[in-house]
Amino acid sequence: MSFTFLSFSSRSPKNHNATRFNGPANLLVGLSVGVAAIAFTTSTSRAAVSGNLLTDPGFEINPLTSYVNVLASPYLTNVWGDEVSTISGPVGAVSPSGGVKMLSMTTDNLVATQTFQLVDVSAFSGAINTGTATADMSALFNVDKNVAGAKAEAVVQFWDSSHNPLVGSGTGLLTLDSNPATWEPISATSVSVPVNTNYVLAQVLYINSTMNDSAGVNQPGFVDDAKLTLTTSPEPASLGIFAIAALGMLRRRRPS
Ligand SMILES: [Ca+2]
Repeated sequence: MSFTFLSFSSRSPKNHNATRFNGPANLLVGLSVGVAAIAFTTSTSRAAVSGNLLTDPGFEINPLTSYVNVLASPYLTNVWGDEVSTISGPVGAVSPSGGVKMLSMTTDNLVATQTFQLVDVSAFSGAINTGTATADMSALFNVDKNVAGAKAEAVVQFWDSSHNPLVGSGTGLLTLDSNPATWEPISATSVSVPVNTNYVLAQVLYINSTMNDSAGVNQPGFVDDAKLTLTTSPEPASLGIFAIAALGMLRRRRPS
């Protein structure tokens, strides 16, 4: 898929700005995370971390669908939508990190080869709409030894219930080593989840121009063990009720 650095999808079926990493957006994310941190401090240590919300995080089970089915109607959830990827066993000197399969991403001859999974997070809407929820997304990346300086990213974005992108996103990016024995994690951490988020869009990608081997031949990049979690705090109102109840108990316990 092509993107004018960091804002892509000329080929995308709808105007989903799959990634925007301009300065103000990053600043906004930073400010939001700061606010979330304060809220966390005042609401004690009752923040809850979800389990892994991704389906088939290790690319072992599901067949891949086209990215078109994820980014446009029918907006499939819980399935990886790819451009030019396959699920494979070992390739060259690279073996899957977990299980027996991994994602193998091949160039689409545009800017980046991308694979997406859309996750319905409406079950968390109460916590999300307090504005204090955060998301963490990560995956393991690896390339064969003849690819030097491969650039890969893990990206998390947010859509409302009508599948419209919301302002705010998170990205982790790394230039990988050329050791096929090492799987390197890339993470987008503590990303503020915008109010009205109904779907989280998790994405892994490789920058095609960085995937040439020493002979100038484009090589696949591999991904395994992806993870997406949400961290939520109790709603302030319910915390207040809890605090009042606790105070009442203390008073009752006081000797007369
Ligand atoms: Ca490696």
